[in-house]
Amino acid sequence: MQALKHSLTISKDLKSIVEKVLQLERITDSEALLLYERAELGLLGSLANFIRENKHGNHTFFNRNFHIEPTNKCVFTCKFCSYSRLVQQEDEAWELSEDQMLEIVRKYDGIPVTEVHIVGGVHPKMNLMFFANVIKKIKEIRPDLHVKAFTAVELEYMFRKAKVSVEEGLRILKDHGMDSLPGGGAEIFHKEIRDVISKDKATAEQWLSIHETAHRLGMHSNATMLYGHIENYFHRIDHMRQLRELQDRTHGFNTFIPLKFRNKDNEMSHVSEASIVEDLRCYSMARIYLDNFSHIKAYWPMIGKTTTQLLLNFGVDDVDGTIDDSTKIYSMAGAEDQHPAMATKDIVELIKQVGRHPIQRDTLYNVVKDYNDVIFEEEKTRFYELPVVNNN
Ligand code: V47
Ligand code: SF4
Repeated sequence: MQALKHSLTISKDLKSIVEKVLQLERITDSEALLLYERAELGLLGSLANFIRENKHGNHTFFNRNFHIEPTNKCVFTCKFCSYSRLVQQEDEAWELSEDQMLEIVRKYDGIPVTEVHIVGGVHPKMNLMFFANVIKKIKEIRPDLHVKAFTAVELEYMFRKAKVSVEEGLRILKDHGMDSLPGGGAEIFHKEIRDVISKDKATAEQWLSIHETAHRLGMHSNATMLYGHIENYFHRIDHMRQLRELQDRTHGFNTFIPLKFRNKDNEMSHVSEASIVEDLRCYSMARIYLDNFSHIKAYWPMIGKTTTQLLLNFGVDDVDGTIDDSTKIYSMAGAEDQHPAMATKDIVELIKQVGRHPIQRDTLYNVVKDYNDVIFEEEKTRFYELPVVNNN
């Protein structure tokens, strides 16, 4: 720690804040804002990496999962969304039947995935009991699969339509086999921004209350933040403050996932995307500020594989999963990877290439398998095929 402190050039006004971070003390909102505004990438990255290594050493987590996106038809009209189609629209729209969703699950027979992630548009006809029954049938096919399903936005609409309270709705889904909630729909909580980018869907208060209720019922969840559009640093800190406060009360969040705004084919295409430096700064600040979150995740289909590798030195300890080309949210919004899928071997290699230690986890971060010393058949072949270098 002393060495790190001496190797950093720190302006006077930031010294006490840096001192606090290095003592693993919580920083206040105003300290976070000052740090965000004044600190250079090198300083933020060093601090974030210090915290990351303090929590996890070299370990870097990934899971083996796939997504089901039941529909991209949506009653809401978020301006940043490239994926949704209006309910009556036909072009590039889809709507999966129960059988089609179960067929996707059956495709993974014998493949050791541990999680299915179910998120989509908000379709008025796909109601609470429709989804509760789909989940029940998924569990009948694959009882060991962890079902992480529905953003708070989808849930708020489903419960309102079914005229049940948040608690009743969550209990129904839990009783049918839902295990946890993904982090989507959070966007930016501050009203000034939310009213512009996603005016008609669940409010910040509703998002937070659904997650708090889920935590109290024993379900874990994730949290996200859509950054790099019209918000500023103040809005990001304000967003993270509300998550940090909720986490203090429940300890129910597994991970925090900053989601980079992508600008292709949506109503905010005129807004430029954040630079890579800003991406690294954003993840670093998340790691520094959210002291009560165990994990910070880079979702590689959205941020890209190379930036994901960089981020493993800027606070990130988790790279999500193999995905298996089962999501369209980011490819439709302009992410580089148009068919996001990585074999376990590729994800392990991505992590090892930057000197980190790959660990397969389940949704709740239990260790499934340590991959550090695993040599894949393909790797072995490549290794043995290397020309023998004669040093004489
Ligand atoms: O809420 C939509 C985002 C989210 C764009 O919990 C966009 O493990 C960038 O929440 N540019 C849904 N982002 C996806 C999501 C998620 C993804 C991966 C893992 C987990 C998890 C959750 O996608 C939405 C919104 O914030 N989004 N459009 C866009 N143009
Ligand atoms: Fe619908 Fe979600 Fe897209 Fe908003 S972000 S329009 S809620 S699919």
